[in-house]
Amino acid sequence: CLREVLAAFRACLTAEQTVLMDPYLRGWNGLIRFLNSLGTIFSFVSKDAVTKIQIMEKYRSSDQRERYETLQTMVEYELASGLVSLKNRGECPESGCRTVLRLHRALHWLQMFLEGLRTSQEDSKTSVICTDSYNASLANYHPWVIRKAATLAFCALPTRNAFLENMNLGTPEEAVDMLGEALPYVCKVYEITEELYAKHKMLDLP
Ligand code: 1PX
Repeated sequence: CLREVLAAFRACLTAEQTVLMDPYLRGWNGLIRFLNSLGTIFSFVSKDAVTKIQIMEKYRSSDQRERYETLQTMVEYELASGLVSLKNRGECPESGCRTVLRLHRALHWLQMFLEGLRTSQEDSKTSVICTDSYNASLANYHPWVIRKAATLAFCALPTRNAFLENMNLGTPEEAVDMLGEALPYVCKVYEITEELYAKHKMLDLP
């Protein structure tokens, strides 16, 4: 049920405007469950996302777990300890900072997609909303072959109303209301993260 996913992104936000890692990963795990329910055609997407979530979960269960409590503590710790490479991916292929950056970019897609879905007409095509939001966000970071595979897979998405019903938030109208309530939290998580990465000039980590 997508309600828990949206609640998880809400739970990420602290009074100090930091982003808690555990609910962030919980939110992502829920999204991946939902993605898997759409069919194996999206396996190549969920596989990559799961790999990234697992990298972060590994940090959260390591001796350094406290360093990874929030995105802010992670950035501070990894930068101070030379665990982030600003130039060469090979040097720190699994840094928390680069890994979260990939999820963060995908969150931008999610935000636009859900907003598109929420504000669309009843007869709109989910595949079009999805393609438009993808082209305006994540696609800019993907090579041609991934863009091609993604756009092909989007064609398999169910109609707008069937998609909204799949979300298990009630009728399509109820799902739209729920999205209207919950999306500001997803946006806030995105904004705080974007600012944090911009401040440290890490928006292009290889
Ligand atoms: C209510 C709606 C919920 C829908 C849930 C959908 C969750 C989608 C999760 C997408 C996560 C994508 C993570 C992608 C991270 C990424 O950009 N990775 C690339 C770079 O990684 P690297 O380590 O090499 O720097 C990597 O090359 C990506 C490979 C996989 C393909 C990614 C295609 C993304 C398409 C996004 C939308 C998909 C689902 C639409 C279903 C509604």
